[in-house]
Amino acid sequence: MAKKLEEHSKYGEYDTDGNGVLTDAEIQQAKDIKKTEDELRKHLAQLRMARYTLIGMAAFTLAMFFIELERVEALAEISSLFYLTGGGIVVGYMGVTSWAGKK
Ligand SMILES: [Ca+2]
Repeated sequence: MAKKLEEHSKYGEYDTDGNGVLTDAEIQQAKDIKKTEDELRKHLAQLRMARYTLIGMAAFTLAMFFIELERVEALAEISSLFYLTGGGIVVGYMGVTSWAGKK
């Protein structure tokens, strides 16, 4: 079903061949583009989260070399939790990414 566009319609950008008529194919194309953009945004947010987690873990590990041993021992329980959680986030991200790639 083709739709005729009004002049300066906000849907004008979806009229890829610029003939003033919005065909089903053009509407589908617009939907596909929006969907791809959404997925890309989600993917980027996840990538950023995994990356910051890795950076945080690296920074935490480095910081261990600069604080007193006594404090490192006091932090041992928290740090193992921290590594487990951080590792979980990164592994989860990788799992979801490879799973999404197979779809
Ligand atoms: Ca058109």
